[in-house]
Amino acid sequence: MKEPIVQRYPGNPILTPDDVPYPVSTVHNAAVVKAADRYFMVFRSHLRNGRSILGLAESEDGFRFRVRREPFLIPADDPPFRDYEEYGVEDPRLTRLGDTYYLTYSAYSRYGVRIGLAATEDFRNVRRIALITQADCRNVVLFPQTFDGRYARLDRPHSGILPWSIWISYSPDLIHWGDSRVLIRPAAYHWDEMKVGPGAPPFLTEQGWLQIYHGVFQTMAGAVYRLGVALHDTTDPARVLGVADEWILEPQDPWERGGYVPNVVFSCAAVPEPDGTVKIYWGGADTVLCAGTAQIADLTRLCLEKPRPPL
Ligand code: M1P
Repeated sequence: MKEPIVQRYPGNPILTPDDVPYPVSTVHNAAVVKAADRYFMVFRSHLRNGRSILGLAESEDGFRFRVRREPFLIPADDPPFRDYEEYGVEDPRLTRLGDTYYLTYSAYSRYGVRIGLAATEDFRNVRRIALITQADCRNVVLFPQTFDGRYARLDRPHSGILPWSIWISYSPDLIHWGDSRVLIRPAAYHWDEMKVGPGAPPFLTEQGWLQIYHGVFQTMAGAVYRLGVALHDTTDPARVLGVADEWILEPQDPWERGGYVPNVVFSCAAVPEPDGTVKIYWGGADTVLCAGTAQIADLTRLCLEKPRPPL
């Protein structure tokens, strides 16, 4: 049988609710960055009231993580964040810019879902900066550099007209965003035909920025979340060089097929390594956290040699 493009870590799931020292019912969608000598992870957990908070874990090898005793980010007490995080904080992503790690997360409230921006230098202290979208927008991933002096991000606004798609926006200061345009739409009768969303923050390869995204297909038995890849031009990330026609990962293991939300693999993190591989992290069935590795060259090849039609 052909080798899968993403090799699952044999010790999956790498984190379960039992690994968390405070009461949670899930540990899933996680941001991960590699600092000097360790990997830092910020992960989402559902509390037993159904609302989410973010926890922190550390690892020396990127697979075996220890969870810190206290949560990392819980809904804010002070305005303006308090009003927009009332229902919880979800789906973190981390991007390093200079010496600062920027955290984007979904902020849920009676007013819809917005994206919060926070920052940390040491993964001990975290400060909120701003709410950087209006409602309703999710899945904001920051590029780890500026383009002609502007920050760039991929995001996923919700529209009643356009199937939920991946957009790009720019900012002079990480707070005020605009010049938005749509880049990748779900393809009809395709594995991502219901909706797509940016997954892991893009990382630079020899061929361009590689982005791992999620796509959803609606079946008679419910939605199936899979992962795909897209490649963006190195100097102009709004130029999509290719979106792979095939998915790279689908729910297969029992903890991906069954759980809080069945048939889900959902990624918020990819860590490129010096040996040409990338560690990919994903939530399994919105319940546990899994990891795997892929050859970066295989992923870029898939985008360039087996693309689906643009947009
Ligand atoms: O349950 C699967 C995922 O559903 C939502 O993702 P999206 O709106 O981007 O498709 C989120 O609730 C996500 O956290 C969850 O994993």
